[in-house]
Amino acid sequence: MSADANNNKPGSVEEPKSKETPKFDLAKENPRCAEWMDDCIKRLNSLYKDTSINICGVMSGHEIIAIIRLVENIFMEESNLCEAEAPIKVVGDIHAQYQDLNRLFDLIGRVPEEKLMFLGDYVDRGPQGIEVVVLLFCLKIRYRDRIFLLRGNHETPSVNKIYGFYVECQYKYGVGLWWDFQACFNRIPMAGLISKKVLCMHGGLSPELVNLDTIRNIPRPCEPLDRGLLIDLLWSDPTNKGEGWFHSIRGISYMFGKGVVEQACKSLDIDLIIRAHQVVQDGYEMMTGRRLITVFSVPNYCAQFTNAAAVVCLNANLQISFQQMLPPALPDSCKAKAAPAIAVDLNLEAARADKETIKPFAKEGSKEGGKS
Ligand SMILES: [Mn+2]
Repeated sequence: MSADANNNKPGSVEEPKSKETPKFDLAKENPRCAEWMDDCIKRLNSLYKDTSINICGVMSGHEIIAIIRLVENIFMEESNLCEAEAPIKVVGDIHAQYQDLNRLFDLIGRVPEEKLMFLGDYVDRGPQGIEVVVLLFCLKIRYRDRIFLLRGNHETPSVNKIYGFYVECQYKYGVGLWWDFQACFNRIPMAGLISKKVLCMHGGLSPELVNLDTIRNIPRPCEPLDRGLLIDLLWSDPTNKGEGWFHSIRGISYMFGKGVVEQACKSLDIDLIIRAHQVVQDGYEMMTGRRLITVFSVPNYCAQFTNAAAVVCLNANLQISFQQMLPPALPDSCKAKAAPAIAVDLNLEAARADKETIKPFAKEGSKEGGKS
């Protein structure tokens, strides 16, 4: 409990509670399982910087199924609005770029020393989706209160059937494993809440999101179909172009403007939204009146873009900073084109202006009304 309740002026941002959640230690609860996970993590780490072998060389399909069964139980024990406390680092799309995920860990630190929240899109597009998702699952089983995994739109069967993961499962282990992954993906939490004040999801807001219990009450397992809250959380995009809701050029879900974000911050009692889902040139981008950050966490997305990767760091007071990983030079044979700053947003100037005035949210909360 925080002892300085008197210091909280009306309208100011509440200090994060220093209440320590009891640490879950798998090595104490189940030493054999901890030992097994340590061994899995070690084997998976051996695939970093060695692309001459893939996961098939270090892990059987049966072992992966056992890992899936364990991790889906942990997901079900968490809320569909998965809660974590700052300090924490928030990680965006990975898209099967296993080598880049490990390079990112070299930069930002590893679990359990760092606490991390991932915003989904682990699979598809890149070559090592199984490696990415199984490593993250093993870390979740081993250190469940140091790593939080949210669901992305690519963790749905209709999407990862088409964009690479199905074929990857098929040639590495057989299609049976693909089905096991889908059952597990249907149990991954749909959104996250950091220190009660920072709402995280893969895509964005939804017209159906009237309060945070709306997310908590989504029953699982769940499969997002074609419209509604589940689809919006995984698919919607912010825009600097307007205030309200707009049709999306993706042909699914919506785009939402600054007014929607401001209204959501008020009605949901949050300070900030962090989401992923779009390639941004610097790996992060502030939008919609500095109340929303897009984060993308692998460089050279699909070897088609020249984007940098980044993660959002929130300290114990919810002050924001970024860690950025620049793209390695592409081989000459790869034709690279620059990513638009926000793939679907034409108002680049507003986006840049936002980024140049990044300030800690925690201190600014009370006087936000006078700005913009
Ligand atoms: Mn996405």
